[in-house]
Amino acid sequence: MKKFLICALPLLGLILISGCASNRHRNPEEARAVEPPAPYGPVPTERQLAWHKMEYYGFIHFTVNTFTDQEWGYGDEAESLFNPTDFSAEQIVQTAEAGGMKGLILTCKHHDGFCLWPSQFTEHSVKNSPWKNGRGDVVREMSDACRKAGLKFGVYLSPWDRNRADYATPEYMTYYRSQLRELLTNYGPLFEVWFDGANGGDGYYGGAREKRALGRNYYDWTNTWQLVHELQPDACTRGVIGADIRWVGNENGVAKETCWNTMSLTEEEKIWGRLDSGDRPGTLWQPAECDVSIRPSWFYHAKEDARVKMPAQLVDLYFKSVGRGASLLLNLPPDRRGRIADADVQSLREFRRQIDAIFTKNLATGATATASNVRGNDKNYVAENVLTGNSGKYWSTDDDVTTPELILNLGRPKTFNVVSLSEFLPLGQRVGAFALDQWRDRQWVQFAAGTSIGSSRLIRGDQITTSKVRLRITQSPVCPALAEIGLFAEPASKAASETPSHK
Ligand code: FUL
Repeated sequence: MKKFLICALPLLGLILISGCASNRHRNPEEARAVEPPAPYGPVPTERQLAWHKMEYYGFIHFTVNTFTDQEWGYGDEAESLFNPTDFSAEQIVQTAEAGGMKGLILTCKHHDGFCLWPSQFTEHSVKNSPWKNGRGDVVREMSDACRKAGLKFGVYLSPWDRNRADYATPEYMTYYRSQLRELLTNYGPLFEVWFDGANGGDGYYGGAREKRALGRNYYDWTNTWQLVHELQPDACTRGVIGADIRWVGNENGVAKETCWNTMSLTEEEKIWGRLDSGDRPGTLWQPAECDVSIRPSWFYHAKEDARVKMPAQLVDLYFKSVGRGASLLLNLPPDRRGRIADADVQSLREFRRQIDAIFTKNLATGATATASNVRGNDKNYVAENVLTGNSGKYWSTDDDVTTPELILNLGRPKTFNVVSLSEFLPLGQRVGAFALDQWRDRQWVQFAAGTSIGSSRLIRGDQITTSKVRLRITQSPVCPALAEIGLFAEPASKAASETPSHK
């Protein structure tokens, strides 16, 4: 799996370290360290930097809907409906692990209000179901299994609750936050807490069976997120305006080709419209997450058994999410046994195999790198830094050099069809546009161009055979800070020239 080259050091530490290193290589009379570039625009927090490394992880949609064949339960479902015949957190987690996922997010409560853990604040939960005689706890089993397998764990607690009589009153928000507190304190460290925007509308609501509307700012997200950050400082919130992670604006698993890690929406603005592309330079670091299901629906429906996405479709989604600076949140719905069905397991496994086949070998390894400019001619910012893997180093230029170029000399002709680029995120998203050239018939010929890079940019096209590759930064408001360039070869039959910017 492609590795991100991100240094999680706080900026101050970074300045001190790079300053010390550069002093070692300079004459005493010119011992002044070359300062790193000033950050540009909003920069990620430490928990966001850690989240960027996740890249691709899974969603588990499981509740009474699995047994009623619904997507949105009305809220009047009897607890007795929840009765998986052979629930296995291990099988679910092993499927995710074999598929290359680095974490799982579980629907602890969906819109129907049924809780997969024995919450002390409601009777509408697993404790009143026949499963394990009411002594089961899906959240416990899933979080334990994730930790055992080295996967991170996250929770989804639907704010919309069609079961509760007090929904849409202030009392419900007290209930909601009490439940959130249970999840944030009883199940170990979380990497993400997932909130969605679906709310209001009709429901059971304790027997009222009516339509309810919400008052402005009913959910008061600012205070809810504060609770998350107090109790789980390393967990990113996923939600609307101001959350650490933004929805990408669709449920197809696809970010826009130009997709900034930054946003500038305010409470007054509509959230729709720019989520898939973000804003430049933006006022907050709020990268996009692409959520999509391996099947047409989020919950398991036997009628969709033949409609599991093919490995090649999943590879395409990976390029259109992770490859555009977003993350891929891929849903795997357990069936009525409480296991991931075989078709999904096989597809996911093959997807992982195909991704590994692409990214295992970086053809840029062993190349030499030279740049038209190196910041202060200092060792800390040399072009070779883009070839140093996960070192946290980056290539940068003098402040007034914003459209430099960098050449990779591969030594001999090599064939590839995927180029990966990443920026050094602690200094913000800097590059506005770039172009890639190959050396052909004794001249440079452009083969791709693009805009946003940020945490990751994967350019996937036709196969190219060349001994030299040139990256040109064609637009940038400030000097670039580029962490990585990689070249990869996809097995020929799988290559697809779908990237619109590909020339
Ligand atoms: C939406 C929900 O309404 C869907 O049922 C699903 O959970 C999806 C991931 O988020 O907001």
